[in-house]
Amino acid sequence: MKSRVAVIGAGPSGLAQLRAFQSAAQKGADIPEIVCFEKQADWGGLWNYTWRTGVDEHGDPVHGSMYRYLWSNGPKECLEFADYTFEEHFGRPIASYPPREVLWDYIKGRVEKADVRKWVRFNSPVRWVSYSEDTGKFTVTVHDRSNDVVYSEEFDNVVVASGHFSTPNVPYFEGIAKFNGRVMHSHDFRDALEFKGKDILIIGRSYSAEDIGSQCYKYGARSITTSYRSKPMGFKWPENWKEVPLLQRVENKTCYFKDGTSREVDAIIMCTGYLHHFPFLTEDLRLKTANRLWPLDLYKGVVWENNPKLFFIGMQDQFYTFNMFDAQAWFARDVMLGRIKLPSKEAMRADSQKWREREETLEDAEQMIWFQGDYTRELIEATDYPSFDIERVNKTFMEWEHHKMENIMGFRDHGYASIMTGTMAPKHHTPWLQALDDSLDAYLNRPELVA
Ligand code: FAD
Ligand code: NA7
Repeated sequence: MKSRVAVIGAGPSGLAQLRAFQSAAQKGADIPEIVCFEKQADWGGLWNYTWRTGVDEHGDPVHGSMYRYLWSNGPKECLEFADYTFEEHFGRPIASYPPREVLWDYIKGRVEKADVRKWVRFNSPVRWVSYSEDTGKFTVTVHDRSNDVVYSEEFDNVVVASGHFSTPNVPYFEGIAKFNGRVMHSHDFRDALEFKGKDILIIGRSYSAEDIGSQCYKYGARSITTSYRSKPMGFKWPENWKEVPLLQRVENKTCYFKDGTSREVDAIIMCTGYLHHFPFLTEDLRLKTANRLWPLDLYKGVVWENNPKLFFIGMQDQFYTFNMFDAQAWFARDVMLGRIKLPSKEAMRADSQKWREREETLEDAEQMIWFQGDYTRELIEATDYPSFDIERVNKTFMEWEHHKMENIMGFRDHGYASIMTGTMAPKHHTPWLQALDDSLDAYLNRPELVA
């Protein structure tokens, strides 16, 4: 009987897994039966925008954390698929920082071409996965929301690609229960226009804080205050943007900070990150980690060391994204196909420990980028995923960092050369700060199609 693989999630990571198997089949390999379970009604993961917050149409927690007017926060050249370029998808070169809808279109283009939608069961949240030592198989229990039926099936392998930027990490601050305004987490942020003319406080100093603050600035917030726990972001912020140490307590609408200053605000947006959350995995299968570059227990960042029939894709904190997920998915595929032989559990642990020790020495974003680049290269070299120049990707990331330091509100106006095709990205027709319409048609400059 054909072996069976369950893939949980049809976001960029799960789709990388589908494409990896399809690409092997295309080259003549005998591949297992693949079933991908996707909780949402369409594919693309976070890139599939939802207006909903709280619970979805079925009463399950909303997966989406992306918001309107989101533009890529890094150069598209750093995430380009090596087997499906932007030029192939759009038929011409496009600028370097596309809005969400454009990247969603690109992600979908590759898997539509690969014709793998037939492998996906939509509206199908996985409820439980367990492993039996007796049968050597996993039992996957799924809720078919379209027909409201819960059922279970057996699989030889499971790939967890359910993402880790969906379950909010929400700290408590003294007095916040009585704050006379809106308190929310970045997971529920949708439209910056809600904060036009308002004074907002953002807690956190990472990507969400930087980008949600920038969105609010762009769409007319009166002032932005960002409150950090460890250190300030340190960009050259506009006049109405202040960075302050951590919030200590809230009284009515007044927020008091660690340096003794205070500020009255209309809304508090917690950009305090996310939790790795796998409510569908038994204790022996459950990855437990903070958001970091090297979670432990995953050989090559992918194989569950306690049971190497289980795989996790995309569980690391991310500089590299789509092409790293590809590298991981190709690696996982080759383990499942028996092309890559795994060493002993002790050897896998020792290898992971080596990466973890290096991860712990990393001091800044540049070193982290080289770390993740080295990791991605190691995976790519182990499979037939098309090779690409990791050093050039790293250098493009360095330019991106430099452009952010130079002008945080203007870094998206820069262009970079594709690592895959060598083509230089054209300048976008409108500077990011003035580009209020983030639709695909506006971006591709097809005004006749803009509503
Ligand atoms: P996800 O995209 O989260 O997809 C996981 C999928 O699994 C979802 O479709 C979900 O519905 C499904 N799922 C979850 N649980 C279950 C279940 N129990 N059963 C069935 N299906 C399930 N990256 C970039 O490269 N550039 C950016 O500009 C960028 N911006 C970002 C902005 C925000 C606000 C966030 C939160 C992330 C951003 N990222 C960005 C990083 C993002 O993590 C990756 O781009 C990418 O979406 C990760 O893909 P994934 O498939 O691992 O996870
Ligand atoms: P990150 O990158 O995980 O960052 C989380 C931030 O939240 C980080 O700055 C933390 O501070 C801060 N944090 C966490 N807990 C607290 C508490 N208790 N108090 C104050 N601050 C806290 O999450 P993001 O949402 O920014 O980014 C996730 C993804 O979304 C990313 O891939 C982007 O592409 C988009 P610290 O830095 O540790 O001081």
